Amino acid sequence: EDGYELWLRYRALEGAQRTRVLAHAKVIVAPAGPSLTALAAVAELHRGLSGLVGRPPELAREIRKGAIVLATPASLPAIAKLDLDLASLGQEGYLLRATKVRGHAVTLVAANSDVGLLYGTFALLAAMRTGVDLAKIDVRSAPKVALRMLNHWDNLDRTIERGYAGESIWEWHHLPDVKDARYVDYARANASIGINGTVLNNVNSKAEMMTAPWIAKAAALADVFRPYGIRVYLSVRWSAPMELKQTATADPLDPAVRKWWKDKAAEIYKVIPDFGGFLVKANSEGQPGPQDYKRSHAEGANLLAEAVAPHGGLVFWRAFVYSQFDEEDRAKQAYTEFVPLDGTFAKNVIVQVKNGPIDFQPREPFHPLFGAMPKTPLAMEFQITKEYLGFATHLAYLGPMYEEVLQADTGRPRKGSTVAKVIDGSLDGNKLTAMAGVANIGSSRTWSGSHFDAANWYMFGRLAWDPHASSRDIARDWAALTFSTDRKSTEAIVEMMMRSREAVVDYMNPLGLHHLMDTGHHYGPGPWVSELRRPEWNPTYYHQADRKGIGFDRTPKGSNALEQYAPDVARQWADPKTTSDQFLLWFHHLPWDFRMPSGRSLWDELIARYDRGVAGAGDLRKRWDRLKNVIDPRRHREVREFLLIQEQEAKWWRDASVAYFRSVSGLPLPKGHAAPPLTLEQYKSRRTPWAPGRAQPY
Ligand code: BDP
Repeated sequence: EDGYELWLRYRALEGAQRTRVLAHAKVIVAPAGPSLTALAAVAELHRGLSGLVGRPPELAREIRKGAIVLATPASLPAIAKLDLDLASLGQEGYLLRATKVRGHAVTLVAANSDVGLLYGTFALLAAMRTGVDLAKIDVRSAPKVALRMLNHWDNLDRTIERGYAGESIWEWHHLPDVKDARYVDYARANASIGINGTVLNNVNSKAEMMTAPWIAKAAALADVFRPYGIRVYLSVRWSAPMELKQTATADPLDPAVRKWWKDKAAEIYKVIPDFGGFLVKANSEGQPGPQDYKRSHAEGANLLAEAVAPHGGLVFWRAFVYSQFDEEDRAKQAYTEFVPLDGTFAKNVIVQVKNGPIDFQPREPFHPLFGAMPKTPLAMEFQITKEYLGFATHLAYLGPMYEEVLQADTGRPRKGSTVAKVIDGSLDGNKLTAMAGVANIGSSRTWSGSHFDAANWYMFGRLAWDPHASSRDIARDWAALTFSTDRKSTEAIVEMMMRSREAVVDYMNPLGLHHLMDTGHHYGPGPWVSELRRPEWNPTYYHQADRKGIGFDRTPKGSNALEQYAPDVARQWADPKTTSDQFLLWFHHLPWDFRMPSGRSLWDELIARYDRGVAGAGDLRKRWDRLKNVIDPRRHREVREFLLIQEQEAKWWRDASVAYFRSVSGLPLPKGHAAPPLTLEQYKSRRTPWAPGRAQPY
């Protein structure tokens, strides 16, 4: 067990479940003249059942008792008579049902398309593994979000920006001639959780990506992914035509530039007929963009939209912008920039918004753009790779964090308008719905750099399929499919997962603090950093701690970022007494002696939270130790090694932060809380000599 098989481990079933599965899976009846997608479904059943019951199923044409029947209304008109309400499943949904077809009791996997059959097949195999009784199975599922996307931040030299799982899995050097077998496993894993789009390259993109040799490489990957229902997209560099010396400008209104992009789109669609479209980071963190020519983001997006529209392509335009010339609170800038543009984007443009207004912090309130652009499709962008939560080393299951954001009530246009309802389009009747996750995948044997980080990939796919799902339920499925279907063990693992993110928040960024990490790599603590060129790159900009107090005042007395939220939401966060302690110092600058609901002073509470975080990290390790006899030795050891690092580094975070804030506040530590063992200067001088993920100047 080295983690490579992720949640698709088809180990031998035992006892009653083996007998039950055998009775229902002797034979597969698949559509005649199957597509590559239907063949992928059959191949998965073959692989899965060979492992689960020790022998591959027989393939048959005729329906028989005990068969698994894969059918669409087109391949088997008989299912139309079964009153299955297939129409409500849409193009990608599926149904699993124990029923009779032509008088034979079978397990029916039905869908309107072959990709629905593939999704259904993965669900059926998972059901077999988690002990579902196939004699009674009755499941229907359809995605609530149309575009479920991974965003790879993979560079053309195979480094990965913010990647902690080794090099890129794209072997660019050998593509398009060699199609590594791993690409198929990548596609299987993604299809099993419903991912249907992948952006291959970093948003900090290179012009070369738009040249013929690179397009050919992307096309080779698209060929591998197509049978699995996954479309390929590319990140583009705004100034590509100019940098490639084919136009004199990159001005979106220049006719030569428009023609260049149209021709480029046509060239791409010639080799990737189902190409998804472009993802763009423009005028953000030094990237070029339309504003270099005094054009708006909408003018920029619409130019690319016009180029891909004839081919059915899309443009994902990122709203992650903050300007070095702007004095406005960084948390406000995307809203200021984009809200006036609502309704001016072309029909095939989706504005992609990060979950929170700063940058993938361990905790942020939801981004105020959600709910504020009703005439524009908005995609959610989550970060699956843990740039700000301890990379792949620290255990932090992100499910509760995503759920917290998705379940947040935007209050627009009315109460109950959650972020999930913006994302799934139900609020505005929007059909162009999307959720993107910045991938945590690399060439490490575990794919995600650690066993538990695969859970974040899995969870992302499941929440993109259904943004209303419960992160605990998803954790349970993942733990059962990855480690153990023994109920008690599964529950113990789920409990660890559900506690993990909150522990990280406590030891890194408690009480709504944010962006306190060290420069460039963002791994360890750096709350003292204040000398970087741009104010908003410095942790001191975010915590504003001084002798008197701490926190960023975003009320009307401060930056008034609150004004960007719906009145009901803003009202609740305007008063520190009604602000959840989760966001307290995000919205308020408070005196150290501010009384917390616990009765403690803010200062004492802060220290207590840091200590709770350290205890939480230790608790994860202890819980894992108790599972020694139920987890296979290699994976148990590997997880434990990282948990030991996490325990140490939680202490490092706590001690360094406490030493720094104590030097600022001048206050003594509350009773029972140990002084940091080193001096502040010693923490400051501790350098992270090398950290993966490419260091940035911020
Ligand atoms: C930040 C990362 C940076 C990314 C940027 C982005 O530090 O590497 O390029 O986000 O999303 O979180 O564009």
